Amino acid sequence: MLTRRHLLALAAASPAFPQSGPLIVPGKKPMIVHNDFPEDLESPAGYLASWITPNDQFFVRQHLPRPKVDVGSWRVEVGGMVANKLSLSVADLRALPQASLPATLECAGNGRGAFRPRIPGLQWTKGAIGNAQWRGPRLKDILAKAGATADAKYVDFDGADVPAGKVPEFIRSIPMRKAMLESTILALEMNGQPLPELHGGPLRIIVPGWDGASWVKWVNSIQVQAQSNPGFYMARAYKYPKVPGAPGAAVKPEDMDVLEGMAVKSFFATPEPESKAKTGTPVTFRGVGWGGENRVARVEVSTDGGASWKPATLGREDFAFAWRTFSFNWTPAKPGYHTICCRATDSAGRSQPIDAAWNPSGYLNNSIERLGIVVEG
Ligand SMILES: Nc1nc2c(c(=O)[nH]1)N[C@H]1C(S)=C(S)[C@@H](COP(=O)(O)O)O[C@H]1N2
Ligand SMILES: [Mo]
Repeated sequence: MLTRRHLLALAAASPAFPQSGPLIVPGKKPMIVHNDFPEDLESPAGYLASWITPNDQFFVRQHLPRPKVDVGSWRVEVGGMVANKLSLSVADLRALPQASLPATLECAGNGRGAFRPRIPGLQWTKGAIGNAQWRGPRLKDILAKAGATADAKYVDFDGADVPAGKVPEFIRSIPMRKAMLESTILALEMNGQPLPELHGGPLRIIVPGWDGASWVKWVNSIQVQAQSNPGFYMARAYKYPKVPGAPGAAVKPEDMDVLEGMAVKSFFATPEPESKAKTGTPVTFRGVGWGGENRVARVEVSTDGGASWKPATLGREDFAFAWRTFSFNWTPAKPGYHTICCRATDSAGRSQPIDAAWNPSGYLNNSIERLGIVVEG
């Protein structure tokens, strides 16, 4: 049981909470709570300065109430266009060759809260993103065991979370070209721990570089199909305009594509916006850059509101599909209000826009970040 005193003590020990007050969810450090049931929890930016995001600081997003999970009796059914249907337990999955890779998970709507005009949906600020080490069998090994047929084009994933009434099931498809990659795995572990229930334990799909909605949690059904799933979450949600229109303008579903790879972006984890600094005293900015399916080539920082840019120092961990940490030291010369910006460029040459294109669901906000620092004399 958490007492009020306990909550206050935790709140006092934790960073600032821009939205609702701190609410302690078991297994988590204090998070920015957008919803407590089902849990939609954002990481305060200060948690995101390190290369690996610890499990107890990792953001959580779910559309439906979390299912009750029993690892001992868990089964994932593999069916559809296959030669042999399979029903695999966690022990069966552990007996397959295991792959391990770091990958960044980001909700497509991360940063939605900054779009104007406002867009309905969770008003995420920066922290619907995290980087973890994932481990489990490769999807392609499971598909090979099941013998997917030649004209199969998509793989559907369904989780054990079930909607009430007319709410649609959360089913997502990925095309065979992504399903067959070495890097597409079914995770049983996150950062060396059994996959936590909040993150889809015992089993979720890892779709490196693609938006979080593809990373279905509590996977209990894998269906090989000729077409992408016709349900709400593939036909309507997670779509981005082929040609972005004016801010606020509606876009017809046929003029949109399903989101796949994420945008290139970077942000500051520390210090907090509106922090104070002193002339002549160095300040270190720390943050991360990431390029979805591409590597991060460079991150630059501007201490003059974007007029001039200097390279930041990149962290040594450099992996496909994982973000890259950066740091930048600055010794302010003049007092006043300074606007600090960061900008990432990825291995495909993509860079960040001053303002990301507004779109009806508020996805892929990778606008260049502007952080205000108050320098005193
Ligand atoms: N079964 C299931 N899987 C799901 C979801 C869900 O609602 N149900 N939400 C998706 C979305 S939109 C995101 S951003 C990620 C979030 O993963 P996390 O909670 O581990 O951070 O899970 C995805 N997988
Ligand atoms: Mo998401």
